Amino acid sequence: MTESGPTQAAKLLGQARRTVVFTGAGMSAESGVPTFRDALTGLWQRYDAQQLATPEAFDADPDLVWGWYEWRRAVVARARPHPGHLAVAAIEARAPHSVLITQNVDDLHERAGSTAPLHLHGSLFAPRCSACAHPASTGDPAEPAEGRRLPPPRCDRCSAPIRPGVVWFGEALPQPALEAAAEAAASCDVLLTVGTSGLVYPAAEIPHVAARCGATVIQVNPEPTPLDQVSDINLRGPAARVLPALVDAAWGGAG
Ligand code: BV8
Ligand code: ZN
Repeated sequence: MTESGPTQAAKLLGQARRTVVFTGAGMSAESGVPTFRDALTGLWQRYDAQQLATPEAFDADPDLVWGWYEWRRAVVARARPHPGHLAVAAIEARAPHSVLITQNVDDLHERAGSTAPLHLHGSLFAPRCSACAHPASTGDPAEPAEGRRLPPPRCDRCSAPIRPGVVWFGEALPQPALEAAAEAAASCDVLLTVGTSGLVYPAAEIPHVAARCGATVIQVNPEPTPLDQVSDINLRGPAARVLPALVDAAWGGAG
């Protein structure tokens, strides 16, 4: 009798020698952080995220874009990691040689106990000067729910505008993180991809690298995605429910 997807996935995860967990916006959806698929609200409802998340948009209207990132930082600051984030940290603690790779710019993995997630697309918590890249510090965000235009602070070294420490469309990913991620994907025997539509490159290449190198790819997503074709097991459900169950089954309730 063939084993069910969840049972097989738990067995493979429990036996894996090298595990990669790869996450996208869906990982944080149940913490109230909008995904990139979700339509923008308030001041930004007539824009799409891919338009705003560009150097061109920041040059054209820095107050609009800075306001958007400070609003997102406020949403994340109010959010809490959910049992799925805790399960990912448990996988890191139990699975030998495990690596966490995320496309997310929030800090929910870290707040759930993950030690060193590879942030391929940067972070909302690493602002820097848009001219000299000098790191900047910003206080606690206090943004109105509907958002507002907000002039970016100035660099205290060259007084150019401060920008968010994220990777915008058309910008290169941080090379060290990208190389470490590609290496981990090429040498893992199980890759768990959670809450990503697998449409943004080069990050979306990671599960394909793992599959090409013989790893078992397990996808957690309530919806079908282009990653279905490289996934050996598809667990159709929300991260906050599926991941704790997987960890419990893999390591016998000690998740
Ligand atoms: C670059 C930071 C060149 C900013 C982000 C090859 C082919 C085609 C296009 C390209 C290509 N190579 C490059 C491109 C262009 C572009 C690209 O990929 N465009 C796409 C859209 C076609 N890539 C780039 O521009 C990259 N840079 O190529 O530079 C270069 C090279 C050298 C030197 C100079 C330049 C940079 C891309 C990074 C952009 N920055 N984020 C910010 O956040 O504001 S991308 C951003 O969007 C996120 O980080 C994430 O990566 C992406 C959103 O995707 P997902 O995370 O997958 O989320 P999404 O909302 O799409 O889907 C959510 C999923 O979760 C769904 O499937 C849903 O079903 C599921 N879900 C929902 N709820 C749950 C759930 N799952 C589980 N549980 C739930 N509860
Ligand atoms: Zn500067």
